[in-house]
Amino acid sequence: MNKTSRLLSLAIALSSLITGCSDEAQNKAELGKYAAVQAEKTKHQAMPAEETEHPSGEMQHSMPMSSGSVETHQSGMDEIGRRADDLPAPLNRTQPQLVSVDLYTDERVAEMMPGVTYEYWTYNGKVPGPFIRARVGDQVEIHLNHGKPGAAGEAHSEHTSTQHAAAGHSAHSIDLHAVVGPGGGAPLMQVEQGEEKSFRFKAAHPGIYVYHCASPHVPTHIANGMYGMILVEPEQGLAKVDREFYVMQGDFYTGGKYGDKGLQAFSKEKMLAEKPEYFLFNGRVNSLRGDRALKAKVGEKIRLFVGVGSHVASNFHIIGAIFDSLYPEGAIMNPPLKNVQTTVIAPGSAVMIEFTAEVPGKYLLVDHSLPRAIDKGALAELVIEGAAQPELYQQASRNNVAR
Ligand SMILES: [Cu+2]
Repeated sequence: MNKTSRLLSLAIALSSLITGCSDEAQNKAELGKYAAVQAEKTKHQAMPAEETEHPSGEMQHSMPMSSGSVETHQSGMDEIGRRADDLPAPLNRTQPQLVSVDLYTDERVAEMMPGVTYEYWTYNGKVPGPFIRARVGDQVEIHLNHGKPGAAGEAHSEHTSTQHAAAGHSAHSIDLHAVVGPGGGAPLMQVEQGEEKSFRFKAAHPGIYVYHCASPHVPTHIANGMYGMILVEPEQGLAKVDREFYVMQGDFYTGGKYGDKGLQAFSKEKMLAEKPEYFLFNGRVNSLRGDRALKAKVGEKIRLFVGVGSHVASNFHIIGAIFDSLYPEGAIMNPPLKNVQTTVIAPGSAVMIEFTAEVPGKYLLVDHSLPRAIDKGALAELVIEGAAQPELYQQASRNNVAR
């Protein structure tokens, strides 16, 4: 089955999932059109997905998410997961400024694992949404477009407004936890199809914060992938490190069980019962493994920003590593906790973790409620390269141990 026919059958399956719509035939036609548009996109993006990604370290500096940033380089329709190195570089400025952030909403079917597809709701086409970086004192202006700007055909989206309403996302919005003000901006930012809205706030409180959609039904929008993180750097910036990574855990509620093939519907029942089928780092199973693993070299200082987008707390742990410094609850202005093994990250919260790479090898990032990692997807990899120092870590046997 080639990609086009797979997409078409996905679209037809998707149409059968949409309930409460007055005109099912029109739905099917629209979804067929949607699939055709997506298939056309895929044809144009048939080159290997990884090669179209921005390499680490080439991110824009002073203006996160300005046009021409990584967001214009989608890795192909099947890639939903944001790379862990996809975040702006440290700001390195001494004065506040206006930071302009362009966001759009995009609902699209992508692979959660091979053979398993899901209609994600996203900011800028990926899960999590873009990492926003500001400095204390900055004015941050958020521009949110409902639908992908310039999408072929419709003004702003491949869906009709009927479908938007039927699917439960007639509006999208944003609530940033870095905002002090009602709803974190959400009352100013309910954006319907074909609209763009903007609001501005002063980033007055340094910290690492979660943002998410806050349109009805809010938990559904979040469960489908509408979250990201915003860092408000202190005046003096953060201490220099060699590598920074952006990781968000999310829980997903599919109609079928973990691993069941085909297009999976969202299960509101499972969400209300707090029984996710999937626990995922950056949007899909194995999103941050293999050639998308986090990578560092022996001796380098590593900083992780780890957050929980959706509804279940993470028991975040890196197997074989100790967090030299942990800033829990997003509180980057407090003295860190030292030498931490596992940290609980609440839904709608984030932490900053720093440690130095010492022993080469592969390390697994997990939710230490381990069935989630081993059986439900919450696994990522950190690969450390470089020379081993045997006194730190080596195989031993009784007869070479001094007694
Ligand atoms: Cu939304």
